[in-house]
Amino acid sequence: MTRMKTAAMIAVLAAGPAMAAENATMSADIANAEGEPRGTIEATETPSGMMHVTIELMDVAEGTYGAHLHETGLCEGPDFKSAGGHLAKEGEEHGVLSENGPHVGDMPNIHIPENGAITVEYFVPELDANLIGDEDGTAFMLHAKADDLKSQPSGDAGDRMACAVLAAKQ
Ligand SMILES: [Cu+2]
Repeated sequence: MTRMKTAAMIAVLAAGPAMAAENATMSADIANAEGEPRGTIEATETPSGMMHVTIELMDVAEGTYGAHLHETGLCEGPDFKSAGGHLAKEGEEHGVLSENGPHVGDMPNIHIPENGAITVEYFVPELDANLIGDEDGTAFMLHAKADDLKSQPSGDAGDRMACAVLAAKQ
C-alpha cells in the first residue's frame, strides 16, 4: 500500500513540470513590423484566479489603441495576420459592450500620451498560464486604432501595429 502511494506520488511529481506552476508568469518583448522594440508585456497568475497583466509601451505615437491577446503565438510581419483572431472561449463574442462578450483576450484600450510611453496594469478574468501557453501559443497585439468594444469580431481596431509572442518567463 505504501509502495503504491509512493509510486502515485512520483507520477504526480513527474507530471508537475509539464503543468504551469502556481503564480506562473508569461512574458514577451513587443516589436513592430520592422522588428523595432515597442515595449514588454508580463502576465502573472494570482491566487484570485485573475491574471495580472502589466504592459509597458514606448516609442508609440500619441493616441488610443486597441490591445488584445490573439489566439496564435506567431508574429509574422508586416500584417501579423499569423496571430489569428482573439483568444476566446467557446461562444464568446467580442467586447464588453456585447451581451456575450468579452473574449478572454479583450483588454481595455491603451491611451498613449505625447511622450510615447506608458505602463498599464490589468486584471484579466478567465485567463491563466495554461491558456496562454496552449499548443499554438498566444500573442499580444497592439492595433492602429481604438477598439470600439462591440464590433465583431475584433472591435474595428484596424491594422496590427505591434506584436509579442508570450512564453513562460525563465
Ligand atoms: Cu487584436
